[in-house]
Amino acid sequence: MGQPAERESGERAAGGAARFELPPGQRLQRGWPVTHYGPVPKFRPDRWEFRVFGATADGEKRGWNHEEFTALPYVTVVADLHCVTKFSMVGAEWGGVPARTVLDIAPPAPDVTHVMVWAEYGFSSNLRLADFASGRTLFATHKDGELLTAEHGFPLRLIVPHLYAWKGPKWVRGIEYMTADRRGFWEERGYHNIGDPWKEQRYSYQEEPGDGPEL
Ligand SMILES: Nc1nc2c(c(=O)[nH]1)N[C@H]1C(S)=C(S)[C@@H](COP(=O)(O)O)O[C@H]1N2
Ligand SMILES: [Mo]
Repeated sequence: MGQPAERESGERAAGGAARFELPPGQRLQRGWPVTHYGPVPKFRPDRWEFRVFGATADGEKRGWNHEEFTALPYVTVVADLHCVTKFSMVGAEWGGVPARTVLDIAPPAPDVTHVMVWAEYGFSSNLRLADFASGRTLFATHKDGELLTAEHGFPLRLIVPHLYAWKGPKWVRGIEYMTADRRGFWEERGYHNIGDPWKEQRYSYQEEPGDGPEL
């Protein structure tokens, strides 16, 4: 059985006891490694914009500059980060703007089923609308009360606590509402279209019919 989307972090799931639970095949990492493909982009506040496009409810594109986006209501979510290469980082307190806030202020058309999250240099990851709309999915600006560092995604990264960490792009620049599924960067390159770590959905060859578009 899958875990519900609103599942708490491993620590909380253990019932508040001083232990935590990791998804199958994962091991605990001390510290916080940096993992990504390509260079770390430079943040240019004057050019930065968060865009919502694709199948919006009113057919219009929306955009917020950095000041506007970071003025949206700030919440915190305690969540673990599970890299498909098998390390996990547990118990981080992420701070930022809930994905649900973006859905509220720039709603998708009724026939939207998936969201493509776009980042600098064309990096992308696709999510089912329900995964994006989880109450714990967050556009994070902070970790443990401090601004993200450049290599960890400053000024904005997505955190999807219930999926593998590649589903959370660093250096996010916007989202595209989609009426059919399409693979993102890693999903086109051998990684699972859904990426639930509790089901150990690591690679695309594990996909079952209905898990994703043809490769
Ligand atoms: N833009 C971008 N975001 C990315 C990636 C990437 O290659 N590019 N890699 C992902 C992967 S595989 C992981 S494990 C996490 C790692 O985040 P960290 O470097 O902050 O630990 O970032 C994710 N976000
Ligand atoms: Mo990863």
